[in-house]
Amino acid sequence: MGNRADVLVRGDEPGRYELRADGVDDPLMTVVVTEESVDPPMQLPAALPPGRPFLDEGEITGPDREVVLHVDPEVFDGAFPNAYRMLGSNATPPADPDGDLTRDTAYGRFDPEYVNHTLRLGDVERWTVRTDETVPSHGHPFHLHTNQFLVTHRNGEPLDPPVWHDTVGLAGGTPGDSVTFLVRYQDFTGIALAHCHQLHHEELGMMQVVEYVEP
Ligand SMILES: [Cu+2]
Repeated sequence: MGNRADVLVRGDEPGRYELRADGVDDPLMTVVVTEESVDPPMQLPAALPPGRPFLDEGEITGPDREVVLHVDPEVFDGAFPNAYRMLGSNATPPADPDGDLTRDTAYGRFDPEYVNHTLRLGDVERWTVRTDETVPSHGHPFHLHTNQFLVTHRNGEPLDPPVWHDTVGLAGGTPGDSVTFLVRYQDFTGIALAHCHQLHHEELGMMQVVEYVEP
């Protein structure tokens, strides 16, 4: 959820066509083609616009960042007992450093007043986002606002070619799943968010503040 893709589709014979994603039971979209074909048929473009140029690790100018998508079960009373956190290299600090972090509702939880990552315009950085999943069957689509990022590795294995995303899915239930991406911060300063795109995960704390600043 939350990811975007541009897809060109040309209708052919009348019928029902499903757009499906690997590993997802239900179709993402169903297209119904009716009536007669137009004549002459619309042509698909012979060439697509060039994609955004790739980033290279040699362009990195800022620190490596790590985000750990973490769940602590049975922390809260009521219908939503799990605590969803974003840990890693700039986690929201614990309320009590000597306390039980698995029961510390401040630790790693979204705090709108706390800037987790200060990001300078023009920098290129490498982020690794991984799961630390103790509760099975919770996928975590990671989303960074404002700047698209180039996913270069999954679970440490390089992608050929790398792929631009603004949201990238990590399957839950398999601790240690990871994606690595390169990102250049461009154009816009200000406060934005990095978060899991499962709404109830982000609302229960799996979200961080990033601030884009002038260099
Ligand atoms: Cu999540």
